[in-house]
Amino acid sequence: MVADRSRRRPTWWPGATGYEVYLRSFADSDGDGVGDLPGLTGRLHHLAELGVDFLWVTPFYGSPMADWGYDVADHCSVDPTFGTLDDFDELVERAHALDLRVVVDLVPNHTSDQHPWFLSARADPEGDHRDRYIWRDPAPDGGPPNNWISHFGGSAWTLDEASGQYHLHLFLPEQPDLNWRHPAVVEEFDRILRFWLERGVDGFRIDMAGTLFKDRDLRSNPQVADWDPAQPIWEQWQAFEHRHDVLQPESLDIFRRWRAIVDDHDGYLMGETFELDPHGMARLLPGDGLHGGFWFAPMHIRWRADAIRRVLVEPTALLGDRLVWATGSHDIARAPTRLGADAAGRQRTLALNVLLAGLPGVLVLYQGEELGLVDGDVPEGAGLDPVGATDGAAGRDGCRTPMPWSQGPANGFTTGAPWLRSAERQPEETAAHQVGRRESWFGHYQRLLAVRRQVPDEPVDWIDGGEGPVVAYRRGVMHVAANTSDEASAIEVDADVTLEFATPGVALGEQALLLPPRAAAIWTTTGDEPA
Ligand code: ISL
Repeated sequence: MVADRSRRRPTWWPGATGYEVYLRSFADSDGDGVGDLPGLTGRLHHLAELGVDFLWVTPFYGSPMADWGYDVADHCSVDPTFGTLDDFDELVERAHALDLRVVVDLVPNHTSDQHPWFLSARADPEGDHRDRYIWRDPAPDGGPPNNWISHFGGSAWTLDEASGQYHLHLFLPEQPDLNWRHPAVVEEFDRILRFWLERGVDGFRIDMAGTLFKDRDLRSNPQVADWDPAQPIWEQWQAFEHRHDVLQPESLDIFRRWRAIVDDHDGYLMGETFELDPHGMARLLPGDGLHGGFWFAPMHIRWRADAIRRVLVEPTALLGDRLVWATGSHDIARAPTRLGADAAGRQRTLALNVLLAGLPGVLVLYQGEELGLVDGDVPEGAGLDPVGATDGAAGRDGCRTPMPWSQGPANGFTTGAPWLRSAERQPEETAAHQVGRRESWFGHYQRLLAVRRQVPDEPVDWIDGGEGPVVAYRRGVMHVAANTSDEASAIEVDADVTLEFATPGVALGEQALLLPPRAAAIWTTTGDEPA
Protein backbone atom coordinates (compact mmCIF):
# COMPACT_ATOMS: atom_id res chain seq x y z
CA MET A 1 0.00 0.00 0.00
CA VAL A 2 1.18 3.49 -0.80
CA ALA A 3 1.96 6.07 1.89
CA ASP A 4 -0.79 8.57 2.60
CA ARG A 5 0.19 11.98 1.22
CA SER A 6 -2.85 13.78 2.56
CA ARG A 7 -2.46 17.40 3.52
CA ARG A 8 1.20 17.51 2.42
CA ARG A 9 0.70 20.39 0.01
CA PRO A 10 -2.85 21.66 0.14
CA THR A 11 -4.55 22.78 -3.05
CA TRP A 12 -1.84 21.65 -5.39
CA TRP A 13 -3.91 22.01 -8.56
CA PRO A 14 -4.23 25.75 -9.26
CA GLY A 15 -2.14 26.32 -12.35
CA ALA A 16 -1.23 22.63 -12.63
CA THR A 17 -0.63 20.88 -15.95
CA GLY A 18 -2.05 17.42 -16.47
CA TYR A 19 -1.45 14.74 -19.06
CA GLU A 20 -4.19 12.40 -20.22
CA VAL A 21 -2.95 8.82 -20.51
CA TYR A 22 -5.18 6.75 -22.78
CA LEU A 23 -3.91 3.60 -21.12
CA ARG A 24 -4.69 1.03 -23.83
CA SER A 25 -2.47 2.93 -26.23
CA PHE A 26 0.29 4.31 -24.04
CA ALA A 27 2.85 1.55 -23.41
CA ASP A 28 2.52 -2.23 -23.36
CA SER A 29 4.81 -4.12 -20.95
CA ASP A 30 3.83 -7.72 -21.69
CA GLY A 31 3.52 -7.99 -25.45
CA ASP A 32 -0.25 -8.60 -25.59
CA GLY A 33 -0.66 -5.47 -27.70
CA VAL A 34 -2.60 -3.51 -25.06
CA GLY A 35 -1.06 -0.71 -23.01
CA ASP A 36 -1.02 -1.48 -19.28
CA LEU A 37 -0.15 -0.09 -15.85
CA PRO A 38 3.43 -1.48 -15.70
CA GLY A 39 3.98 -0.04 -19.19
CA LEU A 40 2.87 3.36 -17.96
CA THR A 41 5.04 3.10 -14.84
CA GLY A 42 8.00 2.33 -17.08
CA ARG A 43 7.40 5.53 -19.05
CA LEU A 44 6.74 7.96 -16.18
CA HIS A 45 10.13 9.56 -16.74
CA HIS A 46 8.80 10.84 -20.10
CA LEU A 47 6.08 12.78 -18.26
CA ALA A 48 8.47 14.01 -15.58
CA GLU A 49 10.85 15.24 -18.27
CA LEU A 50 8.04 16.99 -20.12
CA GLY A 51 7.24 18.78 -16.88
CA VAL A 52 3.61 17.96 -16.14
CA ASP A 53 2.25 17.92 -12.59
CA PHE A 54 -0.24 15.08 -12.83
CA LEU A 55 -1.46 12.31 -15.04
CA TRP A 56 -5.07 11.36 -15.59
CA VAL A 57 -5.34 7.66 -16.37
CA THR A 58 -8.39 6.48 -18.36
CA PRO A 59 -10.39 3.56 -16.84
CA PHE A 60 -8.41 0.42 -16.01
CA TYR A 61 -11.15 -1.28 -13.96
CA GLY A 62 -12.71 -4.68 -14.56
CA SER A 63 -14.70 -4.28 -17.77
CA PRO A 64 -16.00 -6.29 -20.74
CA MET A 65 -14.62 -3.39 -22.87
CA ALA A 66 -17.76 -2.68 -24.89
CA ASP A 67 -16.70 1.00 -24.69
CA TRP A 68 -13.03 0.22 -23.98
CA GLY A 69 -13.29 0.49 -20.22
CA TYR A 70 -15.96 3.19 -19.89
CA ASP A 71 -18.29 0.26 -19.16
CA VAL A 72 -17.17 -0.64 -15.66
CA ALA A 73 -18.14 -4.01 -14.16
CA ASP A 74 -16.01 -3.79 -11.01
CA HIS A 75 -14.98 -0.30 -9.88
CA CYS A 76 -12.50 -1.40 -7.23
CA SER A 77 -10.40 -3.72 -9.35
CA VAL A 78 -7.84 -3.64 -12.13
CA ASP A 79 -8.83 -5.47 -15.32
CA PRO A 80 -6.25 -8.23 -15.96
CA THR A 81 -5.57 -6.66 -19.37
CA PHE A 82 -4.08 -3.67 -17.56
CA GLY A 83 -2.34 -5.45 -14.65
CA THR A 84 -3.10 -5.88 -10.97
CA LEU A 85 -3.85 -3.74 -7.93
CA ASP A 86 -0.20 -4.17 -6.95
CA ASP A 87 0.76 -2.69 -10.33
CA PHE A 88 -1.50 0.25 -9.56
CA ASP A 89 0.12 0.78 -6.16
CA GLU A 90 3.51 0.65 -7.84
CA LEU A 91 2.40 3.26 -10.39
CA VAL A 92 1.24 5.63 -7.64
CA GLU A 93 4.41 5.14 -5.63
CA ARG A 94 6.72 5.72 -8.59
CA ALA A 95 4.70 8.69 -9.80
CA HIS A 96 4.77 10.34 -6.38
CA ALA A 97 8.51 9.75 -6.14
CA LEU A 98 8.82 11.74 -9.39
CA ASP A 99 6.52 14.44 -7.98
CA LEU A 100 3.74 13.46 -10.37
CA ARG A 101 0.22 13.19 -9.02
CA VAL A 102 -2.23 10.56 -10.19
CA VAL A 103 -5.83 11.33 -11.12
CA VAL A 104 -8.08 8.40 -12.02
CA ASP A 105 -11.31 8.23 -13.99
CA LEU A 106 -14.62 7.83 -12.18
CA VAL A 107 -17.53 6.65 -14.34
CA PRO A 108 -20.69 7.35 -12.34
CA ASN A 109 -23.35 7.87 -15.02
CA HIS A 110 -23.58 4.21 -15.94
CA THR A 111 -22.07 0.80 -15.32
CA SER A 112 -21.44 -2.13 -17.60
CA ASP A 113 -24.40 -4.41 -18.23
CA GLN A 114 -22.11 -7.10 -16.76
CA HIS A 115 -21.89 -5.28 -13.42
CA PRO A 116 -23.33 -7.61 -10.73
CA TRP A 117 -26.00 -5.01 -9.92
CA PHE A 118 -27.30 -4.88 -13.47
CA LEU A 119 -27.18 -8.67 -13.89
CA SER A 120 -29.33 -8.95 -10.80
CA ALA A 121 -31.57 -6.02 -11.79
CA ARG A 122 -32.29 -7.61 -15.16
CA ALA A 123 -32.78 -11.12 -13.78
CA ASP A 124 -35.17 -10.06 -11.00
CA PRO A 125 -37.55 -7.16 -11.71
CA GLU A 126 -38.90 -7.38 -8.17
CA GLY A 127 -35.46 -7.52 -6.54
CA ASP A 128 -33.42 -4.97 -4.64
CA HIS A 129 -31.17 -4.03 -7.53
CA ARG A 130 -33.84 -3.16 -10.08
CA ASP A 131 -34.27 0.48 -9.00
CA ARG A 132 -30.56 1.18 -9.05
CA TYR A 133 -31.04 1.57 -12.82
CA ILE A 134 -33.76 3.33 -14.78
CA TRP A 135 -36.52 1.05 -16.08
CA ARG A 136 -39.80 2.14 -17.57
CA ASP A 137 -42.80 0.57 -19.25
CA PRO A 138 -43.15 1.16 -22.99
CA ALA A 139 -45.04 4.17 -24.33
CA PRO A 140 -48.70 3.43 -25.23
CA ASP A 141 -47.60 2.57 -28.80
CA GLY A 142 -45.12 0.01 -27.43
CA GLY A 143 -42.12 2.19 -28.31
CA PRO A 144 -39.53 3.73 -25.98
CA PRO A 145 -40.85 5.59 -22.89
CA ASN A 146 -39.64 8.99 -24.14
CA ASN A 147 -37.75 10.60 -27.03
CA TRP A 148 -34.29 10.73 -25.44
CA ILE A 149 -31.43 9.63 -27.62
CA SER A 150 -28.07 8.07 -26.88
CA HIS A 151 -24.90 10.17 -27.24
CA PHE A 152 -23.85 7.38 -29.58
CA GLY A 153 -26.99 7.71 -31.74
CA GLY A 154 -30.40 6.03 -31.76
CA SER A 155 -32.89 5.77 -28.91
CA ALA A 156 -31.52 5.86 -25.36
CA TRP A 157 -33.85 2.98 -24.45
CA THR A 158 -33.50 -0.76 -25.03
CA LEU A 159 -36.33 -3.20 -24.45
CA ASP A 160 -35.79 -6.10 -22.08
CA GLU A 161 -38.02 -8.78 -23.62
CA ALA A 162 -38.25 -10.80 -20.41
CA SER A 163 -39.75 -8.07 -18.25
CA GLY A 164 -41.34 -6.03 -21.02
CA GLN A 165 -39.66 -2.86 -19.71
CA TYR A 166 -37.05 -0.61 -21.28
CA HIS A 167 -33.75 0.39 -19.62
CA LEU A 168 -32.18 3.79 -20.12
CA HIS A 169 -28.66 4.20 -21.54
CA LEU A 170 -27.26 7.58 -22.58
CA PHE A 171 -24.44 5.62 -24.28
CA LEU A 172 -24.38 1.99 -25.46
CA PRO A 173 -27.16 -0.45 -24.44
CA GLU A 174 -24.31 -2.24 -22.63
CA GLN A 175 -23.86 0.91 -20.47
CA PRO A 176 -27.11 1.13 -18.43
CA ASP A 177 -27.57 4.46 -16.63
CA LEU A 178 -27.56 4.37 -12.85
CA ASN A 179 -30.46 5.85 -10.89
CA TRP A 180 -28.82 8.53 -8.77
CA ARG A 181 -32.05 9.03 -6.82
CA HIS A 182 -31.40 5.66 -5.16
CA PRO A 183 -29.42 5.94 -1.90
CA ALA A 184 -27.47 2.71 -2.54
CA VAL A 185 -25.96 4.26 -5.68
CA VAL A 186 -24.87 7.35 -3.76
CA GLU A 187 -23.32 5.27 -1.00
CA GLU A 188 -21.55 2.93 -3.40
CA PHE A 189 -19.75 5.83 -5.08
CA ASP A 190 -18.70 7.23 -1.71
CA ARG A 191 -17.11 3.86 -1.10
CA ILE A 192 -15.41 3.80 -4.51
CA LEU A 193 -13.94 7.28 -3.99
CA ARG A 194 -12.58 6.30 -0.58
CA PHE A 195 -11.16 3.05 -1.92
CA TRP A 196 -8.96 4.84 -4.46
CA LEU A 197 -8.12 7.77 -2.19
CA GLU A 198 -6.84 5.31 0.39
CA ARG A 199 -4.65 3.79 -2.30
CA GLY A 200 -3.07 7.19 -2.76
CA VAL A 201 -4.79 8.78 -5.75
CA ASP A 202 -4.75 12.58 -5.95
CA GLY A 203 -8.09 13.14 -7.61
CA PHE A 204 -10.74 12.06 -10.05
CA ARG A 205 -11.78 12.97 -13.55
CA ILE A 206 -15.55 12.56 -13.45
CA ASP A 207 -16.88 11.01 -16.65
CA MET A 208 -20.10 12.66 -17.85
CA ALA A 209 -20.40 14.71 -14.68
CA GLY A 210 -23.34 16.67 -16.03
CA THR A 211 -25.69 13.74 -16.60
CA LEU A 212 -25.94 11.93 -13.26
CA PHE A 213 -29.48 13.08 -12.62
CA LYS A 214 -32.28 12.99 -15.13
CA ASP A 215 -35.64 14.70 -14.96
CA ARG A 216 -37.62 12.97 -12.19
CA ASP A 217 -40.58 12.39 -14.52
CA LEU A 218 -38.40 11.49 -17.52
CA ARG A 219 -40.19 14.03 -19.71
CA SER A 220 -39.42 14.02 -23.42
CA ASN A 221 -37.07 16.72 -24.70
CA PRO A 222 -38.46 19.43 -26.98
CA GLN A 223 -37.65 18.42 -30.55
CA VAL A 224 -36.20 21.25 -32.64
CA ALA A 225 -35.39 19.52 -35.96
CA ASP A 226 -36.09 16.30 -37.80
CA TRP A 227 -34.61 13.25 -36.17
CA ASP A 228 -33.71 9.99 -37.83
CA PRO A 229 -31.48 7.32 -36.25
CA ALA A 230 -29.67 7.03 -39.59
CA GLN A 231 -28.43 10.64 -39.35
CA PRO A 232 -24.89 11.44 -38.23
CA ILE A 233 -24.72 11.26 -34.42
CA TRP A 234 -24.09 14.98 -33.95
CA GLU A 235 -27.14 15.90 -36.09
CA GLN A 236 -29.25 13.51 -34.06
CA TRP A 237 -28.06 15.20 -30.87
CA GLN A 238 -28.86 18.64 -32.22
CA ALA A 239 -32.40 17.62 -33.19
CA PHE A 240 -33.40 18.08 -29.53
CA GLU A 241 -33.14 20.69 -26.84
CA HIS A 242 -31.58 18.70 -24.02
CA ARG A 243 -33.72 20.12 -21.28
CA HIS A 244 -34.53 16.98 -19.32
CA ASP A 245 -31.77 14.43 -19.93
CA VAL A 246 -28.61 16.36 -18.98
CA LEU A 247 -27.41 19.09 -16.60
CA GLN A 248 -30.07 18.70 -13.92
CA PRO A 249 -29.17 20.74 -10.81
CA GLU A 250 -29.46 17.81 -8.37
CA SER A 251 -25.99 16.67 -9.50
CA LEU A 252 -24.50 19.60 -7.57
CA ASP A 253 -25.47 17.96 -4.26
CA ILE A 254 -23.49 14.88 -5.21
CA PHE A 255 -20.49 16.99 -6.20
CA ARG A 256 -20.59 18.69 -2.76
CA ARG A 257 -20.72 15.30 -1.10
CA TRP A 258 -17.68 14.12 -3.09
CA ARG A 259 -15.86 17.34 -2.34
CA ALA A 260 -16.19 16.67 1.39
CA ILE A 261 -14.68 13.21 0.82
CA VAL A 262 -11.73 14.30 -1.35
CA ASP A 263 -10.93 17.36 0.75
CA ASP A 264 -9.72 15.04 3.51
CA HIS A 265 -7.12 13.71 1.06
CA ASP A 266 -6.19 16.93 -0.72
CA GLY A 267 -7.82 15.43 -3.80
CA TYR A 268 -8.83 17.26 -6.96
CA LEU A 269 -12.17 16.77 -8.74
CA MET A 270 -12.32 17.67 -12.42
CA GLY A 271 -15.56 17.06 -14.23
CA GLU A 272 -16.12 16.09 -17.80
CA THR A 273 -18.59 18.92 -18.21
CA PHE A 274 -19.87 18.99 -21.75
CA GLU A 275 -21.50 22.44 -21.69
CA LEU A 276 -20.57 24.93 -24.38
CA ASP A 277 -22.17 27.96 -22.71
CA PRO A 278 -19.84 29.57 -20.12
CA HIS A 279 -22.79 30.63 -17.97
CA GLY A 280 -24.05 27.04 -17.95
CA MET A 281 -20.54 25.96 -16.92
CA ALA A 282 -20.59 28.48 -14.09
CA ARG A 283 -23.86 26.96 -12.83
CA LEU A 284 -22.22 23.52 -12.80
CA LEU A 285 -19.15 24.81 -10.97
CA PRO A 286 -20.37 27.00 -8.12
CA GLY A 287 -17.10 26.49 -6.23
CA ASP A 288 -18.16 24.17 -3.43
CA GLY A 289 -18.46 21.02 -5.55
CA LEU A 290 -16.16 20.03 -8.39
CA HIS A 291 -12.93 22.02 -8.28
CA GLY A 292 -12.84 22.27 -12.03
CA GLY A 293 -14.55 21.29 -15.23
CA PHE A 294 -13.34 20.64 -18.75
CA TRP A 295 -14.18 23.52 -21.03
CA PHE A 296 -14.65 21.86 -24.41
CA ALA A 297 -15.42 24.91 -26.54
CA PRO A 298 -11.82 25.34 -27.81
CA MET A 299 -12.12 21.88 -29.41
CA HIS A 300 -15.07 23.00 -31.49
CA ILE A 301 -13.92 26.24 -33.10
CA ARG A 302 -12.86 27.32 -36.54
CA TRP A 303 -9.34 28.75 -36.47
CA ARG A 304 -10.10 32.47 -36.43
CA ALA A 305 -9.03 35.14 -33.98
CA ASP A 306 -12.60 36.15 -33.11
CA ALA A 307 -13.63 32.53 -32.46
CA ILE A 308 -10.55 32.00 -30.31
CA ARG A 309 -11.24 35.14 -28.28
CA ARG A 310 -14.84 34.02 -27.81
CA VAL A 311 -13.82 30.72 -26.17
CA LEU A 312 -11.11 32.29 -24.00
CA VAL A 313 -12.17 35.73 -22.77
CA GLU A 314 -15.61 35.27 -21.22
CA PRO A 315 -14.98 31.83 -19.66
CA THR A 316 -11.76 33.13 -18.10
CA ALA A 317 -13.64 36.04 -16.55
CA LEU A 318 -16.50 33.85 -15.32
CA LEU A 319 -14.62 30.77 -14.16
CA GLY A 320 -10.89 31.48 -13.73
CA ASP A 321 -9.22 28.68 -11.78
CA ARG A 322 -12.22 26.39 -12.18
CA LEU A 323 -11.48 25.92 -15.89
CA VAL A 324 -9.80 22.82 -17.21
CA TRP A 325 -8.36 23.65 -20.61
CA ALA A 326 -7.61 21.01 -23.23
CA THR A 327 -7.26 20.99 -26.99
CA GLY A 328 -7.76 17.25 -27.43
CA SER A 329 -8.72 13.95 -25.80
CA HIS A 330 -9.40 10.29 -26.61
CA ASP A 331 -12.86 11.35 -27.88
CA ILE A 332 -12.07 13.78 -30.69
CA ALA A 333 -9.69 14.15 -33.63
CA ARG A 334 -6.31 15.44 -32.46
CA ALA A 335 -5.98 19.23 -32.54
CA PRO A 336 -3.29 19.31 -35.28
CA THR A 337 -5.62 17.17 -37.43
CA ARG A 338 -8.58 19.44 -36.83
CA LEU A 339 -6.51 22.57 -37.38
CA GLY A 340 -4.75 21.65 -40.58
CA ALA A 341 -3.35 18.10 -40.50
CA ASP A 342 0.06 19.40 -41.52
CA ALA A 343 2.86 21.57 -40.10
CA ALA A 344 0.38 24.46 -39.93
CA GLY A 345 -2.02 22.38 -37.81
CA ARG A 346 0.80 21.56 -35.40
CA GLN A 347 1.86 25.20 -35.20
CA ARG A 348 -1.73 26.35 -34.55
CA THR A 349 -2.09 23.75 -31.79
CA LEU A 350 1.09 24.93 -30.11
CA ALA A 351 -0.02 28.57 -30.46
CA LEU A 352 -3.36 27.72 -28.85
CA ASN A 353 -1.59 25.89 -26.03
CA VAL A 354 0.64 28.94 -25.49
CA LEU A 355 -2.48 31.08 -25.06
CA LEU A 356 -3.99 28.53 -22.65
CA ALA A 357 -0.76 28.07 -20.70
CA GLY A 358 -0.78 31.62 -19.33
CA LEU A 359 -4.44 31.64 -18.28
CA PRO A 360 -5.83 30.67 -14.88
CA GLY A 361 -7.01 27.06 -14.62
CA VAL A 362 -5.62 23.62 -15.19
CA LEU A 363 -4.22 22.65 -18.59
CA VAL A 364 -4.40 19.04 -19.77
CA LEU A 365 -2.36 17.71 -22.68
CA TYR A 366 -3.52 14.56 -24.43
CA GLN A 367 -0.87 11.87 -24.87
CA GLY A 368 1.18 12.50 -27.99
CA GLU A 369 0.24 16.18 -28.11
CA GLU A 370 3.78 16.94 -26.93
CA LEU A 371 5.04 15.18 -30.07
CA GLY A 372 2.82 17.26 -32.34
CA LEU A 373 0.96 14.12 -33.40
CA VAL A 374 -1.82 14.19 -35.94
CA ASP A 375 -4.37 11.35 -35.88
CA GLY A 376 -3.01 7.89 -36.58
CA ASP A 377 -3.89 6.26 -39.84
CA VAL A 378 -6.26 3.35 -39.14
CA PRO A 379 -6.80 1.10 -42.18
CA GLU A 380 -10.31 0.86 -43.60
CA GLY A 381 -12.28 -1.71 -41.63
CA ALA A 382 -9.78 -1.88 -38.74
CA GLY A 383 -11.58 0.65 -36.50
CA LEU A 384 -12.66 -0.62 -33.08
CA ASP A 385 -14.61 2.26 -31.59
CA PRO A 386 -18.30 1.37 -31.19
CA VAL A 387 -19.16 4.93 -32.24
CA GLY A 388 -17.36 4.43 -35.55
CA ALA A 389 -19.46 1.33 -36.17
CA THR A 390 -22.66 3.42 -36.25
CA ASP A 391 -21.27 6.68 -37.65
CA GLY A 392 -17.93 6.28 -39.43
CA ALA A 393 -17.15 10.00 -39.42
CA ALA A 394 -17.66 10.23 -35.65
CA GLY A 395 -15.38 7.26 -34.91
CA ARG A 396 -12.70 7.95 -32.30
CA ASP A 397 -10.03 5.49 -33.43
CA GLY A 398 -7.72 8.02 -35.12
CA CYS A 399 -6.89 9.81 -31.86
CA ARG A 400 -6.50 6.51 -29.99
CA THR A 401 -3.71 4.84 -31.95
CA PRO A 402 -0.62 3.76 -29.98
CA MET A 403 2.04 6.21 -28.78
CA PRO A 404 5.06 6.24 -31.10
CA TRP A 405 7.97 5.75 -28.75
CA SER A 406 10.65 4.85 -31.26
CA GLN A 407 11.27 3.83 -34.82
CA GLY A 408 10.59 0.21 -35.78
CA PRO A 409 7.84 -2.38 -35.36
CA ALA A 410 4.75 -0.97 -33.61
CA ASN A 411 6.82 2.14 -32.90
CA GLY A 412 8.12 0.66 -29.66
CA PHE A 413 4.61 0.56 -28.15
CA THR A 414 4.50 -3.25 -27.90
CA THR A 415 6.56 -6.26 -28.86
CA GLY A 416 3.32 -7.89 -30.05
CA ALA A 417 0.54 -6.81 -32.39
CA PRO A 418 -1.08 -3.53 -31.27
CA TRP A 419 -4.76 -3.86 -30.30
CA LEU A 420 -5.61 -1.07 -32.75
CA ARG A 421 -3.88 -1.35 -36.11
CA SER A 422 -2.42 1.82 -37.61
CA ALA A 423 0.26 2.89 -40.03
CA GLU A 424 3.76 3.26 -38.62
CA ARG A 425 4.71 6.83 -37.70
CA GLN A 426 7.59 8.75 -39.27
CA PRO A 427 10.88 8.63 -37.30
CA GLU A 428 10.66 12.34 -36.46
CA GLU A 429 7.22 11.80 -34.86
CA THR A 430 8.63 9.49 -32.19
CA ALA A 431 9.57 10.35 -28.62
CA ALA A 432 13.04 8.83 -29.18
CA HIS A 433 13.71 11.36 -31.92
CA GLN A 434 12.25 14.40 -30.18
CA VAL A 435 13.17 14.16 -26.50
CA GLY A 436 16.38 16.10 -25.87
CA ARG A 437 16.07 18.21 -29.03
CA ARG A 438 15.41 21.83 -28.27
CA GLU A 439 13.63 22.58 -31.55
CA SER A 440 11.39 19.47 -31.54
CA TRP A 441 7.69 19.68 -30.61
CA PHE A 442 8.61 18.00 -27.34
CA GLY A 443 11.25 20.69 -26.77
CA HIS A 444 8.71 23.46 -27.37
CA TYR A 445 6.11 21.96 -25.03
CA GLN A 446 8.74 21.26 -22.39
CA ARG A 447 9.90 24.89 -22.39
CA LEU A 448 6.32 26.14 -22.46
CA LEU A 449 5.40 24.15 -19.36
CA ALA A 450 8.48 25.45 -17.55
CA VAL A 451 7.46 29.06 -18.31
CA ARG A 452 3.87 28.29 -17.28
CA ARG A 453 5.19 27.74 -13.75
CA GLN A 454 6.39 31.35 -13.67
CA VAL A 455 3.06 32.96 -14.61
CA PRO A 456 2.15 35.41 -11.84
CA ASP A 457 -1.19 35.02 -10.12
CA GLU A 458 -2.47 38.33 -11.47
CA PRO A 459 -5.72 39.23 -13.23
CA VAL A 460 -5.90 38.62 -16.97
CA ASP A 461 -5.83 41.82 -18.96
CA TRP A 462 -6.56 41.38 -22.69
CA ILE A 463 -4.31 43.75 -24.58
CA ASP A 464 -5.30 43.12 -28.15
CA GLY A 465 -8.29 45.43 -28.23
CA GLY A 466 -10.52 42.58 -29.36
CA GLU A 467 -9.50 42.87 -32.99
CA GLY A 468 -6.78 41.83 -35.36
CA PRO A 469 -5.08 38.49 -35.84
CA VAL A 470 -2.86 38.64 -32.73
CA VAL A 471 -4.63 37.40 -29.61
CA ALA A 472 -2.77 38.72 -26.57
CA TYR A 473 -3.07 39.37 -22.86
CA ARG A 474 -0.95 40.20 -19.87
CA ARG A 475 -0.89 39.01 -16.29
CA GLY A 476 1.20 41.42 -14.31
CA VAL A 477 4.61 41.61 -15.99
CA MET A 478 4.00 38.50 -18.10
CA HIS A 479 2.62 38.91 -21.62
CA VAL A 480 1.31 36.21 -23.93
CA ALA A 481 0.54 36.54 -27.64
CA ALA A 482 -0.32 34.27 -30.54
CA ASN A 483 -0.51 35.20 -34.19
CA THR A 484 -3.57 33.34 -35.50
CA SER A 485 -2.97 34.51 -39.05
CA ASP A 486 -1.18 32.79 -41.92
CA GLU A 487 0.62 36.12 -42.55
CA ALA A 488 3.39 37.58 -40.40
CA SER A 489 2.15 40.08 -37.78
CA ALA A 490 3.68 42.33 -35.19
CA ILE A 491 2.70 43.49 -31.73
CA GLU A 492 3.97 46.60 -30.04
CA VAL A 493 6.14 45.98 -26.95
CA ASP A 494 8.17 48.09 -24.51
CA ALA A 495 11.92 48.50 -24.87
CA ASP A 496 12.95 46.28 -21.98
CA VAL A 497 11.48 42.98 -23.06
CA THR A 498 12.77 39.55 -22.05
CA LEU A 499 11.51 36.70 -24.21
CA GLU A 500 10.58 33.81 -21.93
CA PHE A 501 9.21 31.51 -24.60
CA ALA A 502 8.96 31.81 -28.36
CA THR A 503 8.11 29.51 -31.24
CA PRO A 504 10.61 29.46 -34.15
CA GLY A 505 11.20 32.70 -36.01
CA VAL A 506 9.82 35.12 -33.40
CA ALA A 507 12.06 38.20 -33.38
CA LEU A 508 12.34 41.41 -31.41
CA GLY A 509 12.25 44.48 -33.61
CA GLU A 510 12.15 48.20 -32.83
CA GLN A 511 9.63 48.18 -29.92
CA ALA A 512 7.75 45.38 -31.64
CA LEU A 513 7.65 41.66 -31.46
CA LEU A 514 7.58 40.12 -34.94
CA LEU A 515 5.47 37.02 -35.11
CA PRO A 516 5.69 34.73 -38.16
CA PRO A 517 2.47 33.01 -39.26
CA ARG A 518 0.97 30.93 -36.41
CA ALA A 519 3.78 31.91 -34.01
CA ALA A 520 3.39 32.57 -30.30
CA ALA A 521 5.48 34.09 -27.55
CA ILE A 522 5.59 34.85 -23.85
CA TRP A 523 7.64 37.77 -22.56
CA THR A 524 8.16 39.87 -19.49
CA THR A 525 8.76 43.57 -19.31
CA THR A 526 10.98 44.48 -16.41
CA GLY A 527 10.23 48.15 -15.93
CA ASP A 528 6.57 47.49 -16.28
CA GLU A 529 4.13 47.53 -13.41
CA PRO A 530 0.77 45.84 -13.80
CA ALA A 531 -1.89 48.30 -14.90
O1 ISL B 1 -17.16 11.36 -27.97
C1 ISL B 1 -18.21 11.92 -27.99
C2 ISL B 1 -19.01 11.93 -29.22
O2 ISL B 1 -18.45 11.07 -30.15
C3 ISL B 1 -18.70 12.62 -26.80
O3 ISL B 1 -20.04 12.90 -26.84
C4 ISL B 1 -18.41 11.73 -25.60
O4 ISL B 1 -19.15 10.60 -25.72
C5 ISL B 1 -18.76 12.41 -24.34
O5 ISL B 1 -17.89 13.47 -24.23
C6 ISL B 1 -18.59 11.47 -23.15
O6 ISL B 1 -17.34 10.89 -23.11
C7 ISL B 1 -17.02 10.06 -22.02
O7 ISL B 1 -18.00 9.11 -21.70
C8 ISL B 1 -18.25 8.12 -22.68
C9 ISL B 1 -16.99 7.46 -23.21
O8 ISL B 1 -17.29 6.73 -24.37
C10 ISL B 1 -15.94 8.50 -23.56
O9 ISL B 1 -14.76 7.89 -23.99
C11 ISL B 1 -15.73 9.34 -22.33
O10 ISL B 1 -14.68 10.26 -22.45
C12 ISL B 1 -19.13 7.09 -22.03
O11 ISL B 1 -18.59 6.70 -20.79
